[in-house]
Amino acid sequence: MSKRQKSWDFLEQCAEKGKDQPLKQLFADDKKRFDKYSLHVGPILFDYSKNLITDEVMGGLFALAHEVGVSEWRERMFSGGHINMTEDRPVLHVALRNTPDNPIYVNGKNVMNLVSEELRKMKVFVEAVRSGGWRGYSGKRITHIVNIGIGGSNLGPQMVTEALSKFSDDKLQVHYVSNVDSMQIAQVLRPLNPEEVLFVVSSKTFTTRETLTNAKTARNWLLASSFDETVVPEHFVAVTANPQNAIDFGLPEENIFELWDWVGGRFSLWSAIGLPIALTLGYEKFEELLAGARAMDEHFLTAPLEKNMPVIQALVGIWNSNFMGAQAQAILPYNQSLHMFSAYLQQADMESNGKSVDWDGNAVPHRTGSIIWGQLGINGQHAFYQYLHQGQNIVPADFIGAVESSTTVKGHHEYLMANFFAQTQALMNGIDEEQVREELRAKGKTKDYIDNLVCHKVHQGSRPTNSILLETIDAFSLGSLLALYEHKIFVQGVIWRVCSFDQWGVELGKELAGHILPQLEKNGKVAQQDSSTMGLINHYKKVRAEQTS
Ligand code: G6Q
Repeated sequence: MSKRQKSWDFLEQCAEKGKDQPLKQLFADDKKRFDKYSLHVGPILFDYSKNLITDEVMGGLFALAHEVGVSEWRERMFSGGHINMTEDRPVLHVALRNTPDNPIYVNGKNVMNLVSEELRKMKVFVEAVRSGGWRGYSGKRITHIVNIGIGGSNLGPQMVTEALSKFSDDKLQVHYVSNVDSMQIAQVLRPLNPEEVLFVVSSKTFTTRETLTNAKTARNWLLASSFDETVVPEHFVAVTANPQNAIDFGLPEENIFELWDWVGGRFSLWSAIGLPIALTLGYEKFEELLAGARAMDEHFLTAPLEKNMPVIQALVGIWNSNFMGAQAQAILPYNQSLHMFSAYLQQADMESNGKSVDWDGNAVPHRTGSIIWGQLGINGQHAFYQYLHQGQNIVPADFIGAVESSTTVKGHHEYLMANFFAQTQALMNGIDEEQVREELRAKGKTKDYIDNLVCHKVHQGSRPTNSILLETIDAFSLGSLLALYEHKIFVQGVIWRVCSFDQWGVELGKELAGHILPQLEKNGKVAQQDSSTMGLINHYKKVRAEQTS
């Protein structure tokens, strides 16, 4: 923060004053706490009442949002302002789900024309593949899609196809290859028949080594069956902002779906990067996903900050992290469909806000992005929840679930959701010494036994959670949920003044791997590295030579 906001000081005072206030006391003092600190937008109910917030705190947080100009930044994003400062680009994933009659201009050009044109091309292609009009080289129908891509060109589409798999009509099976470890592609391809496989090579830059290596292996696998290079276009399409490299790979222009430099990789599932979603679920489902995101975009753009779900989620996160001292944020879905959601969010959030300097290049004097982690909540209960309840660090958690069960199987969903509600309650209330003693006395335990055990059974409580309850997990709701988190990330970046839309931290390792690769490939010891890296490389080369001799 170049200039410290008045509200920041005020919030620090609030934190000092309220830090020992038990959360359960706040509930006891105000019976309307849930009504006050929850809101409903479209299919999403967002309950943030189980955070250590008061009216005073929320007032301070809204004042902060106004002071830093969240509304102006929001406007700037939606109108194509170059808010990706270090790369001097607009940030327009919102254009990908915007309606064509609502123009957005980049350098004087209405990008909605480009978006509509690409969506039309996607629709035609998806329908051709799904209907069997598009065939493999031997005339067989395409039955399997293999998406080759990594990072933003993998996590979003894979998470969504997993989340919505119950809507698939099984015309096409989708597989994802992201790892350059040959184990993954070998396992994916082993049971498949090349005549029936369509590869989607997704890479915004079309320079990513992992993806290009996998694409080349896939191409060789096809050619080992077809013995004919001319059939490659029947089995490969590409999604990229660098069409020339896809052409050099051997694809005709009509097999190339475009995205643009104003779409960040981790925000790109709404573009043709989402092709595997549309291929497996049908184009209409993809449209529903876009519509859900659009509904959240409209809410985010038009609702006052005080009634704005992504803004509130961002502010509560800022409160927990910057004023209450939390370093991490757990993402805990209570729905099997969302089993990849925390992995997806880890990239979306940490790659965006895991930064240490501000827009002016100064060190940020307070904490920025949180460590995002998690997994399915019900599994986590039997694994790491111990830490959430009694560990030394307080980890705020987002609980995410749906009212409707994903199947008609009886006897599961109520139990699942009972755990969701019970866990947020336990984290809030905890259990104090007197309650523990009472419980053990009621079980007939001796005084000595109770005295020894009591301190181990006490739970402090006051551990903050958000509860996000969807009506159901469908394409529309999922679109809204993803857009909610995207905008939360954006708002936090504005408050922290970090460049949320670049990822220089990803580039350095890529560059060094490029230097080390030739050293692994050539014979003899290496000498120009630091002693650790040199020791590792030389050990690797020695053992590898023994293994392959
Ligand atoms: C996302 C990042 C990064 C990117 C991958 C793949 O925002 O930029 O995760 O998506 O490195 O890049 P390509 O799509 O260019 O292959």
